[in-house]
Amino acid sequence: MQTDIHSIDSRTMRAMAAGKEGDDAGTGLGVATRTRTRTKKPSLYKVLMLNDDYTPMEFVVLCLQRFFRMNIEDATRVMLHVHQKGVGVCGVFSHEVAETKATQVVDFARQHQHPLQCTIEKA
Ligand code: TYC
Repeated sequence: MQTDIHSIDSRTMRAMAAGKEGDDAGTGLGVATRTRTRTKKPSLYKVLMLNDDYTPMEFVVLCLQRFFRMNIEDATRVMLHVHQKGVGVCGVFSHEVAETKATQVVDFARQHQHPLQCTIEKA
């Protein structure tokens, strides 16, 4: 059987070189039995923080420092942006990490009787 070497993917090429693929009877060619591996990058999500009239500014800054690893300057800037505009971006993450961080903030705020809310949105 003839094999077009240009149709063999790089992973199969490596497997053939290592003697793990094909039955080439010493021709150096072989039968490609693998299909191409297609990897796709994970979708990204923004964690949004929402303004409210009750959560203390200092508590919002603390949340941004604790859950989004911001320094006090960035945390204060984001908090003031949310206070003035109504909503702001805390960061961009994979879906799982974004969900986890949003939940951590809302749970932590609830434990302290604050109504602070976070949501996620596809970036
Ligand atoms: N608006 C709040 C206040 O005046 C402060 C605040 C900022 C609350 C950002 C929530 O996401 C928020 N105390």
